[in-house]
Amino acid sequence: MEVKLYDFPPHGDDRGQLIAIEAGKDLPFDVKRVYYIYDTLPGVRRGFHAHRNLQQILICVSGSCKIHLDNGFDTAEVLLDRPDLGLYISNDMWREMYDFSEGAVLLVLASQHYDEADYIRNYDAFIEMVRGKDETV
Ligand code: T46
Repeated sequence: MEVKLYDFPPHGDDRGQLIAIEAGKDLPFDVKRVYYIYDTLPGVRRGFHAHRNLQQILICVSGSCKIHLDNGFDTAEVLLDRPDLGLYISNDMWREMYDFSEGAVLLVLASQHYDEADYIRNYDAFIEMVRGKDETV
């Protein structure tokens, strides 16, 4: 599976680092929502869903975590361990987040407001939906 990663250039100087991300310039969508996941307990795995329309960029701004991606045909595991690295997740992509390091903060830039109806939480329904869209399967 092709994984889309973004390298955001740090504006570093002798005081430290700063990363700026501008809507309409650095991202493939306009950001309507920002949330972050922190204080994740050891061994916890989260996510277990896909989205009908939502696109997101995940950045582990502190510490590290791993992301399991599944498009219904292929899977990928992505390590997010730098605050200048963004992972794009399209809609119709099953995701799970795991292996959070102590103190990890996962920042998410989202293309839509929160909407529970946008979630696909049943894996079999997800597979049926994505495979049904591909007429070659
Ligand atoms: C995703 C992955 C990467 C809200 O009230 N507003 C929000 O914007 C969000 C994202 C969540 N919530 C509430 C809903 C639940 O009661 O916060 C609680 C935890 O959310 P959830 O169980 O959906 O969290 P994760 O970590 O399983 O998934 C989240 C996002 O929901 C999801 O869109 O792609 O992070």
